Amino acid sequence: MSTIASTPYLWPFDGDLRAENTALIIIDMQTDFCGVGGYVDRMGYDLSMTRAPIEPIRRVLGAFRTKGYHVLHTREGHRPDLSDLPANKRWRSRQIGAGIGDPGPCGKILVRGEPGWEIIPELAPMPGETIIDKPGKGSFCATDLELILHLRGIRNLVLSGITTDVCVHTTMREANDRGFECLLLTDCCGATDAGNHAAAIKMVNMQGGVFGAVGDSASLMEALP
Ligand code: C5J
Repeated sequence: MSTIASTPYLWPFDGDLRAENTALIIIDMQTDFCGVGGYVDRMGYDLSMTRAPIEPIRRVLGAFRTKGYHVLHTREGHRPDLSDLPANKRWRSRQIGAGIGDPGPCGKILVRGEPGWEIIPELAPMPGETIIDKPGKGSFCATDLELILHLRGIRNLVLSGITTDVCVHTTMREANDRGFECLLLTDCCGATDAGNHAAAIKMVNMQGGVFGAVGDSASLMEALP
C-alpha cells in the first residue's frame, strides 16, 4: 500500500498505487498554449504562466517512464476542414484576436497538423505513449480515452498540463464522474491567470476532495512506488 502526501486526503484513497493501474496524463502542452506566436500568445496572455509547468512535468515524466507507469498526452485541435469546430468557439476566439482556424505565426491556430498544434519538444511523446486528439476542453468528450484507460486497467490518473482552470479541470471533472481516482499536481499545471490557477486548486479541495486530491511533483516522486 502506498500513498502520496496530498490534500485533502492521502492519494489514492485506498493506497492501491501501482505502475499497472496508474497513468500520468499530460494535457495540451502544445506550442499553441505555451509557445511564442501560438494561440495563448496571440490572445495576449503571459506565456511565463503556461510555461512554468514544463520543467516539473519533465521530471515527473522521467520518473513515470523509468518506473514503467502509463503515460498519455492530449492535444486540443481541430480537423483542417474545421468540421469539428463549433461556430461559437470560432466566433469567441476571433473576438479576442486569435481566431481558431485563422493563419498565425505558427500556422493555422489550433488546427491539427500545424506547427502550433504540436506538443513542445521538451515533452515530446515517446513511441508507445498514447496521444489523445480532442476537439474540446475535456479529454473524454469525442475521444477514445475512456475505452483505452479501461482496456489497460488504469484506475488512478495523475493530471498535469495546461490550462489548470480549463482543459485540466474539465478533464479532471469528467474523469472523476467516470469513477477514476484523480490527483492534480499543482506545480505541473499552469493557467493564463494566477487567480484562476489558485481557484481551480481550491475547488478540488472542497467537500473532502470533490474531484480528487491535490499534490505536487516533489511529494509524488518521493513516494511513487
Ligand atoms: C484552453 C486548454 N484554455 N488547453 N485550452 O482553451 O486549457
